[in-house]
Amino acid sequence: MEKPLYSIRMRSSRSERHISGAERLAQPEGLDALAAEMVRRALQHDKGQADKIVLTLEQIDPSEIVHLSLPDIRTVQATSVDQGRAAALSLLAAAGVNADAALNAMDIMSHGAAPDGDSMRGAMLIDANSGRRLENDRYRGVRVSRMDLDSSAEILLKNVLEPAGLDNTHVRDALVLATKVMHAPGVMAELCWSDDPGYTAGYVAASSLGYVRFPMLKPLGEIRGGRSFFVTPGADLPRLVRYLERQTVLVDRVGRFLPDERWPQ
Ligand code: PML
Ligand code: MG
Repeated sequence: MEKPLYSIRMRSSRSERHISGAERLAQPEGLDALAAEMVRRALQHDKGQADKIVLTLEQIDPSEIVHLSLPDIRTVQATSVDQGRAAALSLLAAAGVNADAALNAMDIMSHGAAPDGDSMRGAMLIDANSGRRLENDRYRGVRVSRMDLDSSAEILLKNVLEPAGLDNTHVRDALVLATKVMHAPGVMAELCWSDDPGYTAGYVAASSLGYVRFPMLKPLGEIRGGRSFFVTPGADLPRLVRYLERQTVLVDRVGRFLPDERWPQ
C-alpha cells in the first residue's frame, strides 16, 4: 500500500504582520525534519523574528494529486529596477494582459497592496482586461497551497540552479508556486517580486512564456512586494480559488534552463 502523504505548511507573523510562509508535501517520516526547518526559517527571517508561528499538517488523498512539469527558466538582466519593471510589463502584455491593468497592478504592489499599505499575505487577483481587483480579502488575498517538488525533480533542479548561484529557497519555492499558478483554470499570467528586504528578484510567469526572472525588480531594503495573478475575464472565480488553495500539485519534471538575456535587448 502507498504511504500516506501530508501537506505541511507554515505561516509566521510578528505583531499580526505577516513575516513568511512555506509549503511542502511529505511522507510521515519526513515531517519532523520539515517542521523543524520551517520553524527555523520563521525565527531567522530578514523581516524579523516571528512572535507567532502556525504549522498545519494535513493528510492528502493521493488520488487527488495533479502532476505537473516545471516551466523553462529564463533570467532577464536589466540595468535598473525601472528597466526590469519595463521588461516585466512588456512580457505581461505579450502574455495577453492589458497594459493598463498590468501597470496598475505593479503600482499597487509597489505601494503595498493591503489596505494599510503593507504587503498582502497572499496574492491579488486582477481581471486581465479591466484591471479590477477580484480577491475577497485585501489583507489575506489568495494563498497558494498544497504543492511541492518530488525528490527526483528536486535533484535535477538543484543541478541546474547550483552552477548559476540560484539554489536557494526563494527560487525553488517560487518556481513550484508559479508552476501551480500557470496551470490554474483562468490565470493568464503572474507577476511577483519578493517582500523580503534582502531579496530584490521577481518574475513574470505564464504558460506561454515560462518562468522569466528579473534579479532586480525592486530596490534593496524594500519590504513591499507580493503577487498578482491576472485572471481571464469571465473565469469561474470560486473554481479558481479552490484550485489555488486546495488542489494538491506535485511537480515531478523539470524544464529547460536558458541562457541569460539582457534588457533593453
Ligand atoms: C519570494 O521569495 O519572496 C519571491 C521570490 C521571487 C523571485 C525568485 C527568483 O529569484 O526567481
Ligand atoms: Mg517572502
